[in-house]
Amino acid sequence: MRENYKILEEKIKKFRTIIIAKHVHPDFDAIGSAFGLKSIIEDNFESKEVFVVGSTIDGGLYENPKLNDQLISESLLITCDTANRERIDFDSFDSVKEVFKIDHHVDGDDFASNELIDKTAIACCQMITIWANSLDLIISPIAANHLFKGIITDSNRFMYENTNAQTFEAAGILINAGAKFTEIYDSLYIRNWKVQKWINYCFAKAELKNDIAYIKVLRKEYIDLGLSLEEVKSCLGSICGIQEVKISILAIEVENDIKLSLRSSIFSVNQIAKKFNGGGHRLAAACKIKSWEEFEEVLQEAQKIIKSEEKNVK
Ligand SMILES: [Mn+2]
Repeated sequence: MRENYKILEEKIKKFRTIIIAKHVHPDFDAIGSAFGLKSIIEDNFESKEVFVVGSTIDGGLYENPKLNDQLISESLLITCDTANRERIDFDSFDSVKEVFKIDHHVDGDDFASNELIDKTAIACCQMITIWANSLDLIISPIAANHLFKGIITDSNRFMYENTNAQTFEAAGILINAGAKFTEIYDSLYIRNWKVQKWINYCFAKAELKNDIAYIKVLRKEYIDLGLSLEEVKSCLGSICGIQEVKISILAIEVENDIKLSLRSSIFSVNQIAKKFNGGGHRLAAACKIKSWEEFEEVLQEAQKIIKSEEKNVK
């Protein structure tokens, strides 16, 4: 790991233009890694042009008017929080000079010439924090806020099982670097009235069958409410952390498919997502399906996972 820390530093030194890409439909860990790393590069290495590309959290696009074909062809591409080639949110992947991957997912492919992988890290932001700190790089308050946000969201406020001593170490480093955690918590967890009404509406129609809790959301139910997709998804929390629930599934009908988010505190929901061409982490995964009939198959898969893993947890 130490050796790869150095390689990442050397690659950053070597390239003038650095592009940072993340996964499609980015979460706060992807965004936080990208912007945290961008700040760290700009604050510690001279004359660098750093571009974060791809979608914003609300589905918009980061604009980089200065980024042209010439610059792309001379650039180092750093991918953050992205396990697979097809999940990289950057169209010119094949045109860059070199690729460096930073990731913490369990099953990924080799698409980079160099990489920093830590499957035990709860967040990509944790990896970047530990990397920067071990090289004595300056972490500005702006970088610290970005990185802290990724750590608390990917760890669900230090509640998921992969939270480890290094997670708290990284949090400590970021607090010392000026992360304003109360403001970050407020920005993430203070809901507005409309969202809370939505969550309650969804919980009221949630079903619990065979230890699996699920909410089926039709597009017409939310499209006129003026909620962002993240806000629509926030109802998932209402069926998690409940004694009788072993697996929680939120199914949201979007334009052409149904997006599923799967959660559990014990069972490997990524195995279910994989069966439907999705993926993610063991206890938090996602996939897309085409119909509500297919959703019944998802429920059956979830039951199978509970059956097969239950022996081990007892
Ligand atoms: Mn992540």
